[in-house]
Amino acid sequence: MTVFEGNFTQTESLRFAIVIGRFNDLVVGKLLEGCQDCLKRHGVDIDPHGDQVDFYWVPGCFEIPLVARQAALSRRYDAVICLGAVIRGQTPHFDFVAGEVSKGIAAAAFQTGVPVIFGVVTTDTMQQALERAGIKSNLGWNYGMSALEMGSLMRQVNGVGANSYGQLAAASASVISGEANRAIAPDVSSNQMV
Ligand code: INI
Repeated sequence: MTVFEGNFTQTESLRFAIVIGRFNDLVVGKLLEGCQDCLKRHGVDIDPHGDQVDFYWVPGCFEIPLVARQAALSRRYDAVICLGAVIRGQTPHFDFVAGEVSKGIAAAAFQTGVPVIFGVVTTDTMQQALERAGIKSNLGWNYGMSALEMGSLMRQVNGVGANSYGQLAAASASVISGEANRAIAPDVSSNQMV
């Protein structure tokens, strides 16, 4: 039998998309810093002009799933990392936004076969959110670790060698099946984004 397990060392050919909801910018900016720090210290080139990480900014968490799904469908990434903060405050808006972003991120991963990391902090107060974004620990680091682990694991699950990114694209593309998905999938051959 075989053990399939992600690793944190063979990172030089991994590619990531980071989708960031600007809402609650104070918190989200810190999550992004933690995530970038994690990727960088594991050998990933986080320069936006480099080959390994692309950054997608959206207004808030509600918009994250759409862009995360399109990024995953582009076949350019080993994992998509979604960063955001939903803080309850005094409004029922929290429940709608938190519900949609969690469902949407899960759906994006299932529909595309690409790991989509749930890096959304959901808390009752800004204080709690800040504690998770650097005051006590920074969950952005954990989300970076999850992306490294899942990205490297899925290369093994899909039977793709460390330098065979094209094969990964083919393996991932085979996950997209059924009329519903075909109808909404963009033309990946042109490598166009959203
Ligand atoms: N967006 C967030 O990312 N976090 C929140 O806490 C939040 N709340 O509570 O309102 C929020 N709202 C904006 C939402 O994500 C959309 O950007 C907006 O509704 C436009 O579609």
